Amino acid sequence: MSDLETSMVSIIDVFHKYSGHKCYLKKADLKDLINHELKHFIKKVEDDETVGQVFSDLDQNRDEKLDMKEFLTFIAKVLAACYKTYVPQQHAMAPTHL
Ligand SMILES: [Ca+2]
Repeated sequence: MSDLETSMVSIIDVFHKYSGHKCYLKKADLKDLINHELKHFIKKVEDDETVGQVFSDLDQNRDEKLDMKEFLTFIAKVLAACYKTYVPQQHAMAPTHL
């Protein structure tokens, strides 16, 4: 697979790693995912209020679950934020706040 295809499969794998068989993320799942999978991009999320705000912004249908489509919105936002500061020759990035 190409680098892009491999990256896409990784995103799907990470989603299922934290969603499990239920195929959606709860707030606690999102917090774990951020703190374990994005620790070089986003500063560790300690408080539930911050996660709750991010979750609420992403949960478009207000069912208290993030499905894959809603999760991809999160990935797109993080990627867009990282793109602004990422320089290919510099792999070290300072984590940002949510
Ligand atoms: Ca939802």
